[in-house]
Amino acid sequence: MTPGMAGVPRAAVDRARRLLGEAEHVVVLTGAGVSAESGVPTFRGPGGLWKEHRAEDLATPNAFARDPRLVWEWYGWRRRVVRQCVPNAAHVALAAAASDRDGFRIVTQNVDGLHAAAASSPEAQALELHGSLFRTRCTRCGERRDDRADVDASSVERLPRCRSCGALARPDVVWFGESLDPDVLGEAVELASDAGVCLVVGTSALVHPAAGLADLTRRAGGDVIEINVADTPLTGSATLALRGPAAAIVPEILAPAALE
Ligand code: BJW
Ligand code: ZN
Repeated sequence: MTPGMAGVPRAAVDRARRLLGEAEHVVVLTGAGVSAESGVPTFRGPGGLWKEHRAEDLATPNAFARDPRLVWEWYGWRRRVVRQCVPNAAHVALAAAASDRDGFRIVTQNVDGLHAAAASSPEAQALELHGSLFRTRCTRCGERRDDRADVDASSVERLPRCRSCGALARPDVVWFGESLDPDVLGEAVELASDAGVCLVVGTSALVHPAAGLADLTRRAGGDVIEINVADTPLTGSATLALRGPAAAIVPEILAPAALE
């Protein structure tokens, strides 16, 4: 088999290109792996721990109720890390495809804002299923606010507060046991159900309902193409699984034919 540029067999790259080219609607589902090469730590696997804590321990309403300082300290650290990161070649190629092609949409589980940073048009904006690291929400009145600032987590009194009512603010993200925004989830379900191809990039596909979106495409007769450095629960049922780093493979399968 002839390897392509990203080390993936040429035939698999060609097949992915053909499937993507033929589909009228494409939905892309991304996870932490798409940002790994930008320097954003993933949740699971090597480097996925923060001070011995797993995401499942900290990304919950109970953890915040028990120890808001600890949870804000984690989010403050993540803000500092992500603020130093820039979109990689995968974000850029996905944003270009979403700008250039009707019916090409990005749905992300990521809260890092890197799809938005790569987007040059409104069409290229990703649907953010799990919220944003750079927004807060009031625990009392629900007011949302953009916030990229450093977090002072030295005491509970110094944690971010609501500008309107003064109550404790929380990161505007979706924690385990919390429902996703019904409008956002509804749009994602519609996109996945209508897509001829669901391109799944850099997610462990363990967290629901996001992980179930690819099945919606498959059950409606569409194809699932997975790009990941490792196998996931979706691999077995995918039409095509391309093994390797997103920043190498995504640009290769999305490059305009004229450049070949
Ligand atoms: C590369 C790479 C490179 C590395 N190139 N690849 C159905 C079945 C079972 C359970 C449930 C179910 N439905 C609901 C649940 C409960 C729960 C759930 O899913 N639990 C499972 C863990 C078992 N879900 C929920 O609670 C959801 N809410 C909900 O369903 O509400 C209704 C309800 C309530 C109560 C009960 C039942 C229903 C909400 C889930 C919210 C998840 N939130 C988080 C935190 C967000 C805020 C924050 O960022 O802090 O979202 S958890 C964390 O996981 C984050 C991520 O978006 C999410 C997914 O992680 P992701 O992106 O896949 O990252 P990793 O690290 O896991 O994987 C990285 C991948 O990249 C790996 O595969 C690598 O190999 C790969 N990779 N480098 C390509 N260079
Ligand atoms: Zn408030």
